[in-house]
Amino acid sequence: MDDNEFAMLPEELQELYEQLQDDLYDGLKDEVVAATVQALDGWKQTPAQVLNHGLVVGMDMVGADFRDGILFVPEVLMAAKAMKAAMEILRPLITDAKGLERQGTVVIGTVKGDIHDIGKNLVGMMLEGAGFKVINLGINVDADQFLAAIHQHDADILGMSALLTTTMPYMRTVINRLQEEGLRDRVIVLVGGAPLTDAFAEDIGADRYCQDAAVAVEAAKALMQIKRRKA
Ligand code: B1M
Repeated sequence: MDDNEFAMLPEELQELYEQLQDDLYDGLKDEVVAATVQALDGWKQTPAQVLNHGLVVGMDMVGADFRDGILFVPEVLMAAKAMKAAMEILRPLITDAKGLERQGTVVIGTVKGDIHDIGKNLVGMMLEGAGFKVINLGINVDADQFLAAIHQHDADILGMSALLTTTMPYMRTVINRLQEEGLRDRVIVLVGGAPLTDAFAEDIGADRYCQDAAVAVEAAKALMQIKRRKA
């Protein structure tokens, strides 16, 4: 979150966001949804502001206390459900790409062994909002499923997400399969997820590591322009 931007908000709105963060931490779905609606309708906040000042901050607090053994899986699951419910409110606002030229087709999924999907879904929504057709394969996706979807939809971009250090190496397996099937040159590969780095992306032969959804959209657009120029 941009601290300066937050400090400039009216005090009442800051309080609303702080309450939203606490309610997300406590997994209070109805309260999180109500605060999301209030921020959007009452305070005319954008989806990005609600995410950056409220939902993502709350989820970061959950992540830190999960790491430190203060919260456990059931509590994190409750928080994740509350976050997903709020994202459903944001979805139509983020994905509305009316009037935008179609940018290309993206196949996206969380890799085999990994069930984290909040960030990947957010990336999918933002890409849709930017004019991409998005085929979201869900969680625990293996190389066969990725390859089948790329063939079926003639995808321009493959997006892979991994949140665990134990599942991120599977991205290399999928990229190797792309290579074996002669598709690597025509499919752009974007990877993301909290434990990844630029160096890891380069090492496995991906085109770009995307640290967040906004970077994913920028990278997808920029690399599509290069792809079109080459075609
Ligand atoms: Co899990 N978990 N979890 N978890 N969980 C982490 C990832 C962890 C870092 C928590 C911690 O210890 N601090 C830790 C991983 C440690 C490690 O590997 N080094 C961890 C663990 C250990 C586990 C389990 C193993 C716990 C257990 O069972 N003992 C287990 C694993 C299950 C499995 O996958 N096989 C597990 C389970 C769960 C829940 C089911 C309870 C739940 C997931 C619910 C769901 O997703 N439906 C959960 C959650 C919620 C988290 C944390 C707290 C939050 C993740 C999240 O949603 N962040 C997480 C802690 C953390 O990340 N700090 C944690 C919010 C989201 C908006 O951000 O996902 O980073 P993020 O996505 C960003 C960017 O990364 C990027 O853009 C997104 C939007 O800006 N991005 C992409 C992501 N994917 C992209 C793809 C792209 C581009 C960009 O493609 C183009």
